[in-house]
Amino acid sequence: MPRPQKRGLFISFEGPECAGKTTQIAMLGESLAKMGLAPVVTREPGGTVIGEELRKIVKHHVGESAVVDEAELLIFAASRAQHVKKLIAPALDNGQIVVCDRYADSTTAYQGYGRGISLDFILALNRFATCGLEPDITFILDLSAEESYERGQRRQETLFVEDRIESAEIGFHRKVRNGFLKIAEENPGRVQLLSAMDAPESIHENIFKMVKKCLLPS
Ligand code: T5A
Repeated sequence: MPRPQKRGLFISFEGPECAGKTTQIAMLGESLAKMGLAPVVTREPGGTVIGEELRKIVKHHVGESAVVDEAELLIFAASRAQHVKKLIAPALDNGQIVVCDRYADSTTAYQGYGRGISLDFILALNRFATCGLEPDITFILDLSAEESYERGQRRQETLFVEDRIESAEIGFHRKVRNGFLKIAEENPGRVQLLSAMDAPESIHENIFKMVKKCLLPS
C-alpha cells in the first residue's frame, strides 16, 4: 500500500472526554493565524461528508440501536480511512498544517484499552486505515476520569445531547485514560503528555512553543 507523501505538518490532539482538546485547538488556530498561517482544522470521527455521517451513527444511537463493539471499531476505522485519503494526506502534500481533534491513538485507547479489543489487531487496522500516516506531533491532554466526568456534568447543565461513549461507566473511562498514558510512554518521540488540569492559557503556551519548534527547527 503506497504511503502518502508528506510535506506539511500533522498535529493531533488526544485525551479523555472534556480534556480541553477543542479549547486548545481553537487557541492554537488563533496563534498560528497571527503568524499568517492557516491550518486545516479537522476532527475524528468526521472531517469528511462520510465521516460526519459515521460520527452521528457511532455517537448518538443508544439502547437497542447502539452499535456493538466490533462495529464501533470498524466505523472509526472507516471514518479515518476516508479522512486520510480525502483530506489529511492531500493537505499535507500541499504543504499545509493539519490539526486533528483525535486520530488513531483514540482507537487504541478507547477500543483497545477501553473495550478490550486486541491491541495487535487495532495496530494493524490503524495502519491499514491511515496508510501508515502518523502525526508528526501528538498532544495528549491528561485528565482523570473523575475530573472528566465533572466537566461533562457542568457542560450538560447548559447543553444536553445524549452521547453514548461519554456516558459510559467510569471504569471504562479509567481504562481509556490509562491507555493514553501507556501510548505516551511508548511513543516518547511523537507524543507530548500535558496535564489538562493546568489553566488553558498555560497549556496553550507550552503547546505553541513546541509547534513553533517544529515549524522553525533551529
Ligand atoms: N472515539 C473517537 C473513539 O472511541 N475512538 C476513536 O477512534 C475516535 C476518533 C468523540 C467520541 O468518540 C470517541 C471518543 C469520544 O467519546 P467528541 O464529541 O469529539 O466525541 O468528544 P471529545 O473529543 O471528547 O470532545 P469534548 O468536547 O467532549 O472534549 P474536549 O474537546 O477535549 O474538551 P473541550 O475543549 O470541549 O472542553 C470541555 C469542557 O472543559 C472546559 C471547557 O470550557 C468545556 O466546558 N475546559 C477546561 N476546564 C478547566 N481547565 C481547562 N484547562 C479546561 N479546558 C477546557
